[in-house]
Amino acid sequence: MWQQAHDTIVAVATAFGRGARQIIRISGPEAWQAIKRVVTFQESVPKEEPLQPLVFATWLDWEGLPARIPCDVFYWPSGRSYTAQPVVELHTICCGPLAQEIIARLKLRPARPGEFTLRAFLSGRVDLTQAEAVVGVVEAREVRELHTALQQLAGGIGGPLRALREELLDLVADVEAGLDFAEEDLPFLSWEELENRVTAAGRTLEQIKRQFEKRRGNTELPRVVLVGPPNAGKSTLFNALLSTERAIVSPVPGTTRDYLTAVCTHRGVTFELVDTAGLESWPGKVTACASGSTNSTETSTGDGDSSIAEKMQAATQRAAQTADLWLLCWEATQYSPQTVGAAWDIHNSQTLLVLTKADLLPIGGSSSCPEDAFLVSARCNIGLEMLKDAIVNGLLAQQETSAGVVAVTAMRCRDALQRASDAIQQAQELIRRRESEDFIATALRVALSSIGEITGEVYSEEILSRIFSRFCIGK
Ligand SMILES: Nc1nc2c(ncn2[C@@H]2O[C@H](COP(=O)(O)OP(=O)(O)OP(=O)(O)O)[C@@H](O)[C@H]2O)c(=O)[nH]1
Ligand SMILES: [Mg+2]
Repeated sequence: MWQQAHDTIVAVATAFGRGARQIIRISGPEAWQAIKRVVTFQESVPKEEPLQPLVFATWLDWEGLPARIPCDVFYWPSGRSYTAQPVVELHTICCGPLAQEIIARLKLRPARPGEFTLRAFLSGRVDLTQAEAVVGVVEAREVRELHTALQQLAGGIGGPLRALREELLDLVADVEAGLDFAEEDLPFLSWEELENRVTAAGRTLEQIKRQFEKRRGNTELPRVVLVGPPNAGKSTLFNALLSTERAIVSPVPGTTRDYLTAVCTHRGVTFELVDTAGLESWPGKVTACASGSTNSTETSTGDGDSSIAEKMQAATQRAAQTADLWLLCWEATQYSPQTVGAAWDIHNSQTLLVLTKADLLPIGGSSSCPEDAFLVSARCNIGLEMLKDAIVNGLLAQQETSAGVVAVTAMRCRDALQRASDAIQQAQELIRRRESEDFIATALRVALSSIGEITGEVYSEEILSRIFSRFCIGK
């Protein structure tokens, strides 16, 4: 789909419904020829395609149209247009059937959602963060969101990142040239020079990260909530994911009574992790287990067990309702699809099934675990990195569908910036240890591709589909 940028597309660029005017937008090599199929010009028109932006007063005109309808035609040549192709806009009275008739007579391919901005991106007019900002502006629900989107549209971090990318490209070229001519013993780059340039690149990247965070404004952190039956190992996992001993852990079921929150950052994505009281089943159709008599992690209520159970259920429910992602924890040795499935809804994109205490599984016991479950042992530090990666990926996917587009861009950028920063640090470490230039070049290439994901030099069809499918038609 993304390669087809050379045909001519058309779409109504204004919202459907009643209004004073509507705009029909055309982009592509046939734009100028096509518009002549539906209008007559009220004044003389240059024979050749104009070389500068122009506005023409015209009438809609075709055989069988009972009256001439006045309209304005705006023309931008490829060098001056949004899509970097000839663009024509027809501004006329707002009328749905009229728009349909014009589009039918233009005989052009209807544009897909976001296709005009996609063309702007593919031609280098805007980077991916700016493309997303276009959606941010359209979707802004309040002034603050509009300001953030406009800042992003105005350039954001794209410019400085592109400059840094150029510098890293030069560096990789120099390091690799040194490799190619290694046998000839030509010192293309001294270790000191290499070290200085990579350190400078790292400093620039840290500056860009700071600038990015400053511009971001206060957005609420996404929430990841640990749920599951009592004693499943939620609090132990909570502590392990945070690398601290925040929550009380005990073999007695019902240890956690209220919910606990802590902020966690992985791959540059910050989220709130929430530990909850154990529940036998999904909040809503549940009874909480309050059979334990151990200390609460929060203040003790002093009520009877049934009242505590109700409060625990309510607390877990409150925490769960605001979750962007649930980690449903279940002891791996107790797992069976029937028991889990009967009590919990696990088949949704918001839930990751986490099978805990993997160290207690007999050898070969993991074969009965479902493929999409995460097998972890907080005690033996097994599977935690993979789970954290999945949390970040899950949050990114969730945010794509639920949050404002600027928040999504922020998460995507932060993730990519962190990966670039890690790669540069790794390159610095390799240089310090005077490791092979091969490894150094590889680390720098990782940084380059992470930066390229933000600026749009490196993109996959998947990223483009995700971004541009959020657009409305005509943008
Ligand atoms: N062997 C093993 N034991 C674990 C692991 N994780 C937790 N446990 C033990 O399981 C018991 C329960 O752990 P918790 O983390 O308190 O479980 P919980 O799900 O928070 O329990 P509640 O708060 O009662 O709902 C404790 O005795 C932990 O030491 C693990 O990875 N391996
Ligand atoms: Mg607990």
